[in-house]
Amino acid sequence: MLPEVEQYFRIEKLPHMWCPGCGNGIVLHSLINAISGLGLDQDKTTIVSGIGCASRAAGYLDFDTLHTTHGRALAFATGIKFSKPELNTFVLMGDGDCTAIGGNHLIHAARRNINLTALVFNNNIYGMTGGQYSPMTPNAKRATTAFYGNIDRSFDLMELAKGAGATYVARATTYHTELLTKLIMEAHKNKGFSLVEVVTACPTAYGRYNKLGKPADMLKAQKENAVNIKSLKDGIVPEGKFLIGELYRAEAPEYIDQYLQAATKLREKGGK
Ligand SMILES: Cc1ncc(C[n+]2csc(CCOP(=O)(O)OP(=O)(O)O)c2C)c(N)n1
Repeated sequence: MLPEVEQYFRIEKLPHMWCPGCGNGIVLHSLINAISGLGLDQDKTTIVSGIGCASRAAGYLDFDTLHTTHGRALAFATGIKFSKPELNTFVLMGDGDCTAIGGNHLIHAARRNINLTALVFNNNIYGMTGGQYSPMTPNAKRATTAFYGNIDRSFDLMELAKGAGATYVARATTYHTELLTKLIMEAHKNKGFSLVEVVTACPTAYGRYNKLGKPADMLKAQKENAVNIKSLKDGIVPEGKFLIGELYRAEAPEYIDQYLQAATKLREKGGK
């Protein structure tokens, strides 16, 4: 491991538990590059995660980390921001963790525009528990709980976050690692709720059931199906493709700032 990367890892926790071909390590490397690129103090940076394969990432990283309960990472992170707003807080979640059991926390974190950088590892499936479909499993794709094809429609997480009030929304893939690092850096610079979705491969619990080939084939599909928003013509996303890049940015008051202002006002009025 390169020394500039090693300083951010709990080496004693390695090797990691992810399957061969899993994209989670790639996401982690881009996150570390972003944290290092931003020059963030390791002792003032905290990583919060939920439960799932993606959420295991927090355990491997040498920061103050909080590996919480399924779907509740954003609730714990909200608590951290209330008590220590100065901490740089990154929240790592799987697509199931964030959009199914954690969906309610997601929309309210976005609505409040709380200053958090959320990273969603979208492998389109519940990886850790053996491949049940998630709200981000595409329609008609197979899962252990949708053996003849998923009849649900899947969320567009970018539109969901935007609609709920997030002020920075972006997507990359594990093929586009430089872009991913750049987007995480921009997301962190945004003072408000930022969400970066990373399309990542789960060859074991998703690729296998859907005959998507080897891990390298799944990576190649990310390269071929992703369309950078900057190269989009007429605003139309071609059938079967998806957008990557910075998809939305807005200005809105940040939640903790508002809370502190309200608390100051109350104190001035003689409240306790
Ligand atoms: C309250 C609760 N319900 C269910 C589970 C079982 N469980 C653990 S991980 C997981 C799904 C994780 O999927 P995802 O968030 O997509 O992450 P991945 O493993 O794919 O990275 C589930 C349902 C749990 N741990 N806690």
